[in-house]
Amino acid sequence: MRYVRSKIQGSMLGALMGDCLAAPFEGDAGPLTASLYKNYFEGLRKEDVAKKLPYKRYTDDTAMAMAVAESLVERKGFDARDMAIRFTDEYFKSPRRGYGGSVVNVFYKLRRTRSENPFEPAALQFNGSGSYGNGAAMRAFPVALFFSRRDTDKDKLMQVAIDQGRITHANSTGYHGALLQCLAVSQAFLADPGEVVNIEEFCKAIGDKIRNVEAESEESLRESGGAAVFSAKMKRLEALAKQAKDRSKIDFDIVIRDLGNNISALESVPTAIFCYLMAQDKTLECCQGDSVIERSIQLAIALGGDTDTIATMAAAIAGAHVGVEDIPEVLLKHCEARDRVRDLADRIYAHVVGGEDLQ
Ligand code: F2R
Ligand code: MG
Ligand code: MG
Repeated sequence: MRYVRSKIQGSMLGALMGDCLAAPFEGDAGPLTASLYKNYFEGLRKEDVAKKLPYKRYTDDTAMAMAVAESLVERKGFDARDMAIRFTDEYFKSPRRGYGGSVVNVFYKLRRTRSENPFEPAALQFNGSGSYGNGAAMRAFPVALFFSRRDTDKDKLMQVAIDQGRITHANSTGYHGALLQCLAVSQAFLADPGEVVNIEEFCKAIGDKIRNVEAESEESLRESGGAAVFSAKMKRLEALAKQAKDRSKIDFDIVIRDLGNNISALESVPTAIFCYLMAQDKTLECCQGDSVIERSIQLAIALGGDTDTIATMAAAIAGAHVGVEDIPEVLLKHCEARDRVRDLADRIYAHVVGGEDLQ
């Protein structure tokens, strides 16, 4: 149980920081010039930490992640209807948080039907093909933290990662993106906070798991191919990460071309994993500071495109590895809702160490 509380807090608060700090750059075509984001971080760091700082708002990424975490701790496990109600309540309480263009239709239908069939509205999106957006993946990390207690949690983790995704994203790449993100957080959770993870071993571990899902899944899921495309993308990610490490330099244009930086799960979840893996290397000159979490956020911003979402996913993975001690307090002080997120992290921790039986 060593480091467990630190890792849960690191992942939850890191994800919040990624969302709040990278949101102002969302939609800028990448790659961004280094001076732009370096000056931004220097400015944030100059503030007096003892002062009450003006906060940066969290977006849909954090709103939905908090709903996932709250539902899991309140229901002591996955309850699709409860989670759907929380997504909907969160949206209607504060709709101007930069939600995806189509997912709001799901919230209207869920509200109208009182979420009686929580998966149905999402299944009807895009003429029945479902959303391939990264909204299911951006909020998925609390699932990996909640199901980190025992060996028997592993199967639940995989199923719940997918099922929480299907409440809004019925396309296979949408919910398999959520699964890949949870596998990455889970793998980082196992790593020693004082050690750098080996790129090859990390990619192999989660690549194997996503490949097995493909082999084991039902016929309908296999046909839709979501897991297979992610497993191919993991190979490309591994090659790019090793190349960048050997040359101590990242070619941003190639990363954007090969991994992507947009609103789809397929073109953002592997990119977030790449940002986390690269951020561990303190010799890379494209980002600054000693914090792995901060560096992963800087990298996500540097790539441009869907910055808040790639940053929140990268930082959730990084935080699960290095823990809360890695977070610079002055940066966290800029983030809205940090007390609510810290409290949620502690409730997940209480569940993980508490021995309450899951449903
Ligand atoms: N929405 C945004 N950013 C836009 C502007 C925000 C700006 N900063 C502001 O404040 O105004 N960001 C957020 O959306 C992403 C997550 O989206 P999610 O939850 O996946 O939504 P949705 O609507 O399901 O999918 C997004 C779009 O993808 C296209 N799409 C998805 N599936 C499709 C399909 N099967 N066929 C065709 N198109 C499909 C649609 O254009 C959807 O609207 C995160 O970045 C979050 O930060
Ligand atoms: Mg957002
Ligand atoms: Mg986004």
